[in-house]
Amino acid sequence: MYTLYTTLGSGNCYKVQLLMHQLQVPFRMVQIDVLKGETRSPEYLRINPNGKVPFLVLPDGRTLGESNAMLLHLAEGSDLMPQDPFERMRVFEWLFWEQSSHEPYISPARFWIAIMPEGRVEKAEQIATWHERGNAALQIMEKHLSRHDYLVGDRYSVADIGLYGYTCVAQDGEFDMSAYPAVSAWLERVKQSADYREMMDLATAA
Ligand SMILES: N[C@@H](CCC(=O)N[C@@H](CS)C(=O)NCC(=O)O)C(=O)O
Repeated sequence: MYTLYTTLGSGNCYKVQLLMHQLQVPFRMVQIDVLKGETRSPEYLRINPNGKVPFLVLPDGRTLGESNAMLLHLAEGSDLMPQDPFERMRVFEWLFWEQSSHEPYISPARFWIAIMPEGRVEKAEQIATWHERGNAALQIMEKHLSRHDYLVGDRYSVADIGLYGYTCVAQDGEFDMSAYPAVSAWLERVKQSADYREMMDLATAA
């Protein structure tokens, strides 16, 4: 069975949980409390020297870091990974873009506004930058999703799960989602996918 090291409220962890749930892959979860610094404990660093969650241990004992690498590994061979070679590259493109141009802005804005608001004043300047860059990312999604129902191949795929992880909580970081009607409609579409579960439903479920 797979083991997923995870923390509550993380979009990066949620993506992996949602995909495993939708693919009906059995897994157990080990909770690591990021707010208590447990990702930096000697015990955890022995498991994952990179000191981050999510972290996946495969049934054969091999390990995998990076949420989107986990998504690609788990989706391989399923209906959520396109077979067409160029569509597969489109999936990679969205997932690489998520980690370079989307998550690095939407995730910390949400963290310092909704999860650690006591740091908000100190982070005000950075939050303004994250809002600017996060909104630029949401505009790119809006442009694409105003012409397509899903990110790749006009059907639900692992690319949608990768982008859903933090887009679904962007409003908690004070991104005004009413400015993004096509993204908002896509969020609703993802919620209609088979075996969909909310972030907090999956956070402690397995
Ligand atoms: N690029 C990584 C990012 C992982 C990441 O930043 N995880 C956060 C939680 S969402 C974390 O472990 N933070 C605790 C720390 O850095 O010590 C991925 O996609 O898995």
